Amino acid sequence: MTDNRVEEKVAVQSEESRSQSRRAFLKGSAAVAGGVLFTKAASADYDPKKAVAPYAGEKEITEPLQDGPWRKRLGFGVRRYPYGVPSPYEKDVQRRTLEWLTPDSMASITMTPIQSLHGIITPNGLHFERFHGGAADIDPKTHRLVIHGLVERPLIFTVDDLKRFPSISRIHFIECPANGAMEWKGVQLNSVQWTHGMMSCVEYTGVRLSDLLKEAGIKLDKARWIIPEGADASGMSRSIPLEIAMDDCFVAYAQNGEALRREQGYPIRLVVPGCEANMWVKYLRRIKVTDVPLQHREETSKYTELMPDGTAQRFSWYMEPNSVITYPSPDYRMQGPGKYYVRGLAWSGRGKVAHVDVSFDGGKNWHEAHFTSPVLDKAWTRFEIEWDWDGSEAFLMSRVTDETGYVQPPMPQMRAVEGTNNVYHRTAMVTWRVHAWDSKNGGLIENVQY
Ligand SMILES: Nc1nc2c(c(=O)[nH]1)N[C@H]1C(S)=C(S)[C@@H](COP(=O)(O)O)O[C@H]1N2
Ligand SMILES: [Mo]
Repeated sequence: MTDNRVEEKVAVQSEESRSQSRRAFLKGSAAVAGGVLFTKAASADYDPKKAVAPYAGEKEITEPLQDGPWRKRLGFGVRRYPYGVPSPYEKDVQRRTLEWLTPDSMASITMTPIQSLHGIITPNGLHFERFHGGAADIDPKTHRLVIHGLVERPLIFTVDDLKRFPSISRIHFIECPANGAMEWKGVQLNSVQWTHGMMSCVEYTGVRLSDLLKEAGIKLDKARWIIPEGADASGMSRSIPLEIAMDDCFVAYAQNGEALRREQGYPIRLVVPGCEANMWVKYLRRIKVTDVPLQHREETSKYTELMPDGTAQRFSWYMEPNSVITYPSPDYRMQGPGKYYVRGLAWSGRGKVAHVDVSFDGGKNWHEAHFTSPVLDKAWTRFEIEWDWDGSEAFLMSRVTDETGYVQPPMPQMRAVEGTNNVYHRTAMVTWRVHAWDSKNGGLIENVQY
């Protein structure tokens, strides 16, 4: 069937289903006398104090809705965007960097605008970025992945070779362990993009690392570690224990249904579910199998946690359970007292999220939120809870418990144990202060510590 014939068939089908649903609609409306019943029922339950939209009244709406220019002329056609782009009205939804954080023109960190995301999937163009040596622009035809070291048969793969292996697709969050780092000593920034935007959650497709290691004949009696290495200017390398490598790691070539973006390591990157993003080597070109860790700079002077007594913790692979309220957040202003649905994200590097509690009074009382997304392993989970805001000052907090029973701690508790020298793994709760509606800053939302 040609493309045109397919289109015709779709058109005929939709014409049929339109007249079907029209008949169904007419039958239904006869029974309730033109829909008047619906208006009455709604008005009986209606509480204007909890309104989110003005009530049109008992009488039918006769005023025509205003016609914009888009009603009076043809819209744009299919040839305009061979690769689609968001509505221009969404132009402020961008990943951003902080001038003082990356002052050079080659910004090395951008953060995801999680205040503007819905559900659990980050669009590819809003995925956060972290480069230790700029983004590489690699030709996939010349790219190779080498597996060597403690293996029977060292192998060289092209990207096309990798696609001949069985594939898997998994949704996982990816979080830089420096996410939230700027809040260790105290509150700094009034946006959830700055406090939590060094993470994203996407669907990856690729080939299981265990399949590739077995193909190379990994010597399981001696092998204890793998050392992945990137092809970019940073020479990114990390030591990964074999148990993690053989468990659920994979080499991804796709993200959200299309090829990886260059920013995310095109043509291939390592996916290490639940573990800190620094280990997810982009532009992957080599995996060496060894019996000892590498002691690379990225696991000694960097990506280790300096404790109050001057010693450093290292190899803190897994990201702890964490959660944050994304709406309302300091990026918004309250619209007035009334009903809101408070929403946020919860995730755990150790598995599934078990439950999320939300407090409106700075942690005195807690209420269990429900999930509005699938609850997946090592993935963002979207929570939501109803809130009748009476207009008085409020302190919003969320607290996750994961399936291992770990409960997210308050910030003072985390600081008491870990001090303030540390940069990484700041995963304690945060607090959003909602200013009273009738105060000077009425409806303002502010990042505070409580
Ligand atoms: N080759 C390579 N891999 C890399 C990096 C890098 O600079 N080069 N940065 C690491 C760090 S610190 C993080 S947080 C993640 C960021 O992944 P993203 O840019 O896809 O968000 O990639 C990791 N893998
Ligand atoms: Mo990172």
